[in-house]
Amino acid sequence: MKIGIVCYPTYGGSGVVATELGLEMAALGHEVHFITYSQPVRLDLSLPNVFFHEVVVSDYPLFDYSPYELVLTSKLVSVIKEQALDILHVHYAIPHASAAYMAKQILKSDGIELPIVCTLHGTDITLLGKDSSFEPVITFAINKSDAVTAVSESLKKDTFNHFAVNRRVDVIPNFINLERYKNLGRSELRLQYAQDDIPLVVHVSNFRKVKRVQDVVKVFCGIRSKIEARLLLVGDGPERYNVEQLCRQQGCCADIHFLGKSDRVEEILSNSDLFLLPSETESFGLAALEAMAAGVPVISSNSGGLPEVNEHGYSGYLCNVGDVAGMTEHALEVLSNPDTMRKFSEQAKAQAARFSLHEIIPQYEALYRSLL
Ligand code: GMT
Repeated sequence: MKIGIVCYPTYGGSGVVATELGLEMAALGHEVHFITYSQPVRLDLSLPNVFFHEVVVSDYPLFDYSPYELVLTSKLVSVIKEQALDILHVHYAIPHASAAYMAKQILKSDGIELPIVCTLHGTDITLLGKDSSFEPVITFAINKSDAVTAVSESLKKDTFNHFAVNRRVDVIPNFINLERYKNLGRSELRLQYAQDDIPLVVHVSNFRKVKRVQDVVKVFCGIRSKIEARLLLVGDGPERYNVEQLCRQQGCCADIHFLGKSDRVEEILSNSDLFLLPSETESFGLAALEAMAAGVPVISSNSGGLPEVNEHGYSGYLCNVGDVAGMTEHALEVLSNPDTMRKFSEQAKAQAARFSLHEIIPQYEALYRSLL
């Protein structure tokens, strides 16, 4: 098959999933064309069957706002024609699914039929979906796609709750390439932050409000008031300054390290003992799955799709959003006893294996084939 993939090329989970999916399809022998405004962070263009088409938006003095969606639509039409693509898979409803719909109509007038798959990732539904100015476009784009997938049962439910969706939505969960974690273990990175057996707690996110990174700091300070520990905060985003302020207020600064955006997330996780993800909501929580794949148990909130990923009392623990005391208590339970920590680490790995790409990629491949 010749597959087009449209995604946000940034560090966000939807871009990561889209990129990994494309790379796996390419490894299976399909020709994969990524169409987006810059090269996705995990996209290795030296691999066979992988192509990248950049969407370049010029700055016209006439426009206060650049018309990205229109430029994307034109690019889609030209790439689909030139490369004779069989299928287009867009990740994120706004503006990718609506641009894809417009491209499909343009191609139809040239006698070209192209099926469109739209994968919903969460923030397009749970956050943007609450903004009434987007609602008619999101509803339309979902209803007009040839197939729609959601990354969790919870997101599927939210989609039907927020929008007048009159079509089938399939759940295909996010996945993980366990090979990438196979030979990783403790490295010198751990000694840099936590000598001896001091437990290392970690959080990875884009530091948006929805991630509740302040709760991460509060839980960590609670842990720190009972045992020696260090916290690694990986990522960057709008809440970073407020989080730094909170660290100072709580007097925990010396034990908290801000690592910013990193290309070494797998190595950092493989050196950590506990992952915190207290989000207001997560459609899935790819960051938690990556932690589990590295054998790191997860203390998370129980909102959105997180209970489908993190199993309470097995791969970690789940608490209500904002239950800092509960999260601290569970964190201490895991960190205070080496046997418990080892048991949870093994169970976290076993839980991650349920989302191995070998289980999930065939579901996307079968979906594509059903549309051709
Ligand atoms: O979480 C974010 O802020 C990024 C966002 C995205 O669109 O990349 O992540 C969403 O999609 C990920 C991949 O499917 C999911 O793992 C995240 O849970 C989801 N984020 C939210 O629902 C807040």
